[in-house]
Amino acid sequence: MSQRTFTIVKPDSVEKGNLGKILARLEAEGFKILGLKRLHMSTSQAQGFYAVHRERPFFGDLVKYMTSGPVVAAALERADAVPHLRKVMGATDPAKADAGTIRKEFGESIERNAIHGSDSPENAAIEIGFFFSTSELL
Ligand code: 3AN
Repeated sequence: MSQRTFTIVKPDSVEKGNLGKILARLEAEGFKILGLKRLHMSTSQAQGFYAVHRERPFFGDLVKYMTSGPVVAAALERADAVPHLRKVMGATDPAKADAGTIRKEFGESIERNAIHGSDSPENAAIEIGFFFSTSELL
């Protein structure tokens, strides 16, 4: 069944010129891009987006990193979009990610790991709503 998920192409990827390659890979995986937005997140936006991690020791660094430069947010759709994106994205730590995954190819470290992907359909809906209004999803 068709499902939506959400990704952020993170600052390290945008800075290194990997945005096009990552979007091409997602399209090749059958994801339809319903919404696409380039933005520089504010500190309060990043804190809100990662609120589930606010008690984690890496929270401050994560917010600093996510606000360090422009990112590209995208709402995606395909069959089993959430698990499929997690698979294509790879493990949080690029060093542990499977060969051929986006994080293995483009990630630098457990923090600068190239791309975000929603971990459930419920969170995907919340995360899409964080960046897009309904009229921007086409
Ligand atoms: P994932 O992005 O694989 O779902 P989460 O949700 O546990 O992983 O972590 C969210 C983000 O927080 C990661 N993408 C990464 O940038 C950062 N992060 C996670 N674990 C660590 C860690 N141990 N040290 C530094 N940053 C981390």
